[in-house]
Formats: sequence, structure tokens, C-alpha cells
Amino acid sequence: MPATWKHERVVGVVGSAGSGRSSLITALAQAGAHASAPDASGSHDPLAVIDWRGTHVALLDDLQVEQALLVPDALLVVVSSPDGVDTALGALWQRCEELRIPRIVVITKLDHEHADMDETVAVLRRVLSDGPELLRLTMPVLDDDATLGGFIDLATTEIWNWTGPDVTRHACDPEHLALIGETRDELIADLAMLSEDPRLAASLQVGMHPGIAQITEALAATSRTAHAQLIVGSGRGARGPVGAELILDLLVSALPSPAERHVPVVMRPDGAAMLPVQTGPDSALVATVAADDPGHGALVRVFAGALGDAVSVDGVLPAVGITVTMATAQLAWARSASPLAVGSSLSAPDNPLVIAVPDAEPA
Ligand SMILES: Nc1nc2c(ncn2[C@@H]2O[C@H](COP(=O)(O)OP(=O)(O)OP(=O)(O)O)[C@@H](O)[C@H]2O)c(=O)[nH]1
Ligand SMILES: [Mg+2]
Repeated sequence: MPATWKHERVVGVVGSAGSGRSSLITALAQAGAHASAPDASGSHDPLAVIDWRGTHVALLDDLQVEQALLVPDALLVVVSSPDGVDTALGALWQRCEELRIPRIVVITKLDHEHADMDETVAVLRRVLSDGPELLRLTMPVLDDDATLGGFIDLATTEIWNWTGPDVTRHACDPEHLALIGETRDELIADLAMLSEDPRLAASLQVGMHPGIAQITEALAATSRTAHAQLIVGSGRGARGPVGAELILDLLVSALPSPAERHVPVVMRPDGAAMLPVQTGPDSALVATVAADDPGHGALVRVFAGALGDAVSVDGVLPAVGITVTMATAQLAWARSASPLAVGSSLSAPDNPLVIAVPDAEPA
């Protein structure tokens, strides 16, 4: 496994129209360093690559539903607090459950006068889950003049503060600890139920609080394996976006790297089954066209193998010449004389393969 694959996250950003996806991606990009140059043309960019503490976080916006379920290793699900939860989310969530796609929910616009994080969390739990899987991780902190200033991390009890020139983190004071007590106890109890770490439940049984390292490790592990979905918040404060750095930390710690995912099931073009393909650049090429961008060409997700200068498209076009610009170790822009359709499978001309797309509807 190449070391670079561990230091990459490929994350789709989904949510209803106007929920704040683009604003969130911009805020995350501003907080981190741009690993890929912003689009000078000003046209809408379906891919942002952010360098966060040495990990390349690739965020894919505006994917079609089937691509969102196949291409990224995990999803950020964006829900606007003042606008509420729309019914399409329930259907998408169900598909994610079936495919075991790790998700983090970001509740946006928490600065808005009609925002209410408690209420949005309650609605999400009503609509999406009847079990303990939706774990709320943050609580907004308001300034004296009621503007959004930061978030309390319920796992660590730290306050993240965006009211100064740089984001700072400090320990919670006793007044805040009292405020979050009940919600934090609930988080830990739910986590103990979901986690494979028996020490968590054991601590609770003897009436002790587990340590912070134990809690954060268990949160990351249950999230990475799609056994729990973490809910966090974001919004705008007096100085700009509030929440981005905390979300980036979570993307890196609590979402899987490409090395942790299985290569999609592939077939020969005649429909004959194939043995599973291993991840890694030395395997047979398995890739798919995630999106099409007039400025850049086709955005290609590589699951295994390496893109050469010719590909077989859906196993039927034996050798289409392409020019490749790698955006990350796993994502590339490809140009060819004839357009590469979104959803096409790309493979090596001498080893043509077709990705078996997961069923659109559950059986
Ligand atoms: N108050 C407030 N408004 C926000 C926030 N984030 C986004 N908005 C506003 O919400 C609207 C939609 O935001 P976008 O980021 O364009 O949302 P989107 O999901 O990318 O929208 P589409 O791509 O058009 O579906 C814009 O008017 C934003 O200014 C926020 O944190 N607080
Ligand atoms: Mg947008």
C-alpha cells in the first residue's frame, strides 16, 4: 500500500440545494492550505483539494446520486438548520446504510436567526435513525451579543473559539461543563453501545467516565467503519466562518482513507465474474468517471492500478487515448478526443473491466 494513500481522504459533499455545501467547502479550503490551485476562471469547481496537517482532503461537490454513492470513500452530509431536513435525505441515507458508507453530518447556518441545533439534531434522529447511531459531537457557543463564536467539543470538553484572529482551543469552564453534562453523558452512553471497545461500557457500569483519549478513539473508529455518524455544526461569526478547523480534524481522524476501502466489484465486459481486485497501484486498473467539468475534462476516481495514456471505456472501447493530470494520488483530470461519460468504467486496454454499480433500488 503506498504511503500516500493513507494521507488522503476522498469525500463527497451532499445535501439539498442551498444547504450551504459550497460555502462550507470554501470555509474548509480557507482554513487549510490549497493543495490544488483554485480555479482562476471562476467557473464552478467540482473538486477542492485541501492540505490539512499533511493529509490531502479531496472534496467532491455536486456529484450525481449514483456517483456520490460510488466514487468517494465517505460523505459529508450538509443540512441547513434554518431550512430543515428535506425528504430526499431519508432516501439517500437509506442507500448509505445499505452500502455502509461512512458519513459526517454538518448542520450549517447556525448563526441564522431561525437556526436551532438542538431542534435540527432531534429532527435528524426522528427522520434518519431509531437507534443510537447519530452521535452529536458539538454544541454552539454564543458571544455576549449572541453572535456565533465557537463550538464545544462534547468528546474532549474543549471550547474551539473563532472570535480572535486565529482559532484557539481551551478547556471548558465549570459553567460550560454543567451546561453540556447531560448531552455529553448521552453521547458517551450511545458510543459505549456502538463501540467495539468493551472498556467504554465497563467504565460506565462502575459509574466512571471513560478518559478523553478513549472516547475520541472510539468515536473515530465507529465513524470510520460507518457504525456511527457524527453530527457537528458550522456557521458564520463576526470574523468569518466558524467550525472549519474542527471539521477538518474530524475528516482526517474519523473518515476512512482510500486504503481502508474495498475496490468496487468488477466484471469482464461479457459479464463474467472477476475475482476481487486488491487496492494498490500494482493491481489491474479500476477507475470511474465521477464528474465532467468544461474547464478540466473528466474527473476520474482511481480505485486500483494506475492511469496510463490509454484506457478501455466500459470494456467496449478498447483504447481511448487520454491526457492525465493527477489531482491527488486517487483523483485525476483526464482529457480525450471524445468525451468520457460520467459513470463510465475505465480500465487497462489489455485488461478490460466493468464496475458493477450497486443496485439503484434495494431488492
Ligand atoms: N447565515 C448563513 N448563511 C449561509 C451559511 N452558509 C451558506 N449560507 C448562505 O446560504 C446560501 C446557499 O449557500 P451555498 O453555499 O451556495 O449552498 P449550496 O448548497 O452550495 O447551494 P447550491 O449549490 O446552489 O445547491 C447562500 O446565500 C449562502 O450565503 C452560513 O453558515 N450562515
Ligand atoms: Mg453549491
